[in-house]
Amino acid sequence: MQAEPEGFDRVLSSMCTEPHPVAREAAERFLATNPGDPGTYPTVAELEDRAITMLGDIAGLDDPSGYVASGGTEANIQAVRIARERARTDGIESPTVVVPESGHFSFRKAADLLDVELILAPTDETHRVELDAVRERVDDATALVVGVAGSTEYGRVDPLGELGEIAHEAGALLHVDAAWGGFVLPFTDHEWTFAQAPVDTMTIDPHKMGQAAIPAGGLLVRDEALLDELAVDTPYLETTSQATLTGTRSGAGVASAVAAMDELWPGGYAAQYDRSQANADWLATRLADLGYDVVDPTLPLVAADVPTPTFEALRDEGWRISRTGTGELRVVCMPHVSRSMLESFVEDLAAVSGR
Ligand code: 0PR
Repeated sequence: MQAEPEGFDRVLSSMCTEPHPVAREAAERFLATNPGDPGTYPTVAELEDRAITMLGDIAGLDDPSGYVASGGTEANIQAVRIARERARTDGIESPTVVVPESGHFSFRKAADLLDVELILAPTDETHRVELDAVRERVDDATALVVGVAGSTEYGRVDPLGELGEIAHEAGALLHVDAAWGGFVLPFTDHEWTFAQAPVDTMTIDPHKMGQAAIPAGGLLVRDEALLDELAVDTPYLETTSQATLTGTRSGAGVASAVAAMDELWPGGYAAQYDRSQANADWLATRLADLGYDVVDPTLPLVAADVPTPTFEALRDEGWRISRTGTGELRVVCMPHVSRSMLESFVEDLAAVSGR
């Protein structure tokens, strides 16, 4: 019997979504290509250049360098690796990385793999990193300061301009994790781009809000020399070096990212942001009407303090939902999350909670 994947009709907490039809089609066409070997697969390698140019447009960077990674985890690991290599060149033997406590757990993996010390900085009541706490944690050993632009749990954007100043004063780099937020932030007032803040490296993932097929993450660097920190020699390929973490990579991810961005940037993404944000605002109001404490959705991500028995009853109804570290229900208003889905979710919530 052939297995079928789950449908998206009850998926409310994922940061993945149904790929756009043009992205699905492009993924299929390029399934057997490997952008890690541009000598053999030049077409997909050219598509990757186009992907980086377009990601640069979205992130406000002219003439960007970078590559299409397997996802946000790889891009974050590589950003930490770049900073560690830089720090080592500067003679720092035990480099540290200062990350907001709202940072994704991929930074823990990066620290483990790369043998750097991760120093967490607390967030304030708005769920953004506390600048004074960052200042206290930065010193001569700091290789990297991380800011989150669209946090996994609350969709918050850290004060990136200030973080950049703190980082650069200490001789460290600023990395911005816009893995999820990168494709919605251009339509908001938040300052997060390379043009608006002193960003050195950025994670921005087409396979989340960008509506590309998995795997399509994005690593961007302001200065090409930063990418060179990752390069290793590749003796038996036509190209002489490789900066990526994985060797063979998915041409499907690259081609689908380009197809989605060609189709949707900027008008389609703008319309999607409007729909997603309106859905998030609607859901936040309904949850507050039912008497729950709701974290204001400044981006299309809603968190609310729904008690465990209610949460579990909703899971039993088939809703694919998850919770923040402190136990709040979180709903990510991805493109597949429609108003009618949310209406039926709120009906079930009212029924199981008796509110
Ligand atoms: N950075 C941020 C801000 C993220 O939110 C994520 C993923 C990553 C990096 C890592 O990206 P990749 O997974 O592409 O490597 N965030 C969530 C995750 O941990 C998405 C999520 C959360 C999905 C809760 C499901 C869920 O129930 O996968």
